[in-house]
Amino acid sequence: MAIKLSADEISRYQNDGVVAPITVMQPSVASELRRRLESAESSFPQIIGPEKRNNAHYVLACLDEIVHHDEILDAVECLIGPDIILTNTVLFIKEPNSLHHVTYHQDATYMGLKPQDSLTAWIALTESTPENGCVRMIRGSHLLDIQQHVDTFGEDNILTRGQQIENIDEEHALDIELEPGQMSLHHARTIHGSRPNKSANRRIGIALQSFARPSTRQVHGEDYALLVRGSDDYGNFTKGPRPKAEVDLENVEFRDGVNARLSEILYAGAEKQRGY
Ligand SMILES: O=C(O)CCC(=O)C(=O)O
Repeated sequence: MAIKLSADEISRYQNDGVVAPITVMQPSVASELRRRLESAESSFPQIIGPEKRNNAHYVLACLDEIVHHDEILDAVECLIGPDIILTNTVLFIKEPNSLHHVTYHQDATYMGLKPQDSLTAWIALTESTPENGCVRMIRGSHLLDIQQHVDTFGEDNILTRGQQIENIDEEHALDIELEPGQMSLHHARTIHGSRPNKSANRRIGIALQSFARPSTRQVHGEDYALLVRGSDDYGNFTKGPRPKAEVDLENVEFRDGVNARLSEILYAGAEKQRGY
């Protein structure tokens, strides 16, 4: 393994619950991945779009390359060890001048993963800035228990339930500014959110959510994952296929099944359900 994170970066993750920016690919590589993603978006809107944003890595080779990217996994390995599974991916795309935003929340609240020490890698395929609605993190909040979340189902809120932790003191919020090809890593309990995109360009991020040790359990029943590095001596998750083509239509049914299962987990106990 190439040691990707410095001792300082590891201690920032441990103390703050987030570390960024980490450069994992050249901007030109990120830009080519963006081109392939946008080509799939325009050719296959029935497979990828605002309501089809989860787990597209089972179908699109460009996203499969990201989830198996050595530099990303080297960094994750520094934090959780050599055996790594990935449970889901989410495309967080904010269109230019749109109201879409993310209220403050802790990922671990509804994910059903125990223990709650998994992490998210958020990969920027465009720049991510305060103007275009970069993610904002509350430093040190991963050391708190899960806070009370209120389901708002807000129209422009791109979280499933529009869940939010109220009365956040934003004084310690950190803007996670990234260039294309950089990423942030955040702990499953770190409180974070993001504001609308006020720029004239798209903001594209892909959240690899969550990277976990194979010993992690899904407490809401069966769930799916990819073994992305090392070995799995536990078998707690059903393993998914990798795409065998740029857009592998044969995997669409499997991906739909994974997303249906994910919805059951994320909406457990909710009053209603949206299309994603
Ligand atoms: O992309 C965003 O604005 C929010 C991302 C997020 O909530 C996450 O990665 O968990």
